[in-house]
Amino acid sequence: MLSKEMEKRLNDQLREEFYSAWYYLSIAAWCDANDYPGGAHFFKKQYEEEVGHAMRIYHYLTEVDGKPVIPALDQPPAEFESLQQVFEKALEHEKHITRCISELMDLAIKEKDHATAAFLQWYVNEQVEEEATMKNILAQIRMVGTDSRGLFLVDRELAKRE
Ligand code: OFO
Repeated sequence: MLSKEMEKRLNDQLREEFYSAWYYLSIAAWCDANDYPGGAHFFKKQYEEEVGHAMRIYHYLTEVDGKPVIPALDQPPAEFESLQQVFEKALEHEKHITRCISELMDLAIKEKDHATAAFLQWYVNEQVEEEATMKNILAQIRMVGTDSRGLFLVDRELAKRE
């Protein structure tokens, strides 16, 4: 049985995941406008993934007799200085999401809510992957710096995301 507090906190996370989707779609728009078609593709895929993360919570809430609350979302940032800054921001954002998931897991453990803890374990693992992905791409971008040929090659790699 889901506590009221857990229902609220899962809905907070639902909002975080939808906001992540919005944030990454905004980054995709910036990439499209700044001639990084690979980056735009990468972040459109990430947008879809984040909607998936949100919908997992939506479905879980309905399974355990909670009620998903569809949130209003803040306007995400739309301007960035460079592709490097985009990935710095994305990594920073993923670290924030990791902290949110950790706090949710702490609550599930405190409430001895084993079902929610088991549900959240997927997110714990996913966040390891999310941070690693952003970190690895950021490392490549830092390596090429502002070299346009290097950035072209990184962008071409980003276009390959499935
Ligand atoms: Fe939902 O993992 Fe990214 O934000």
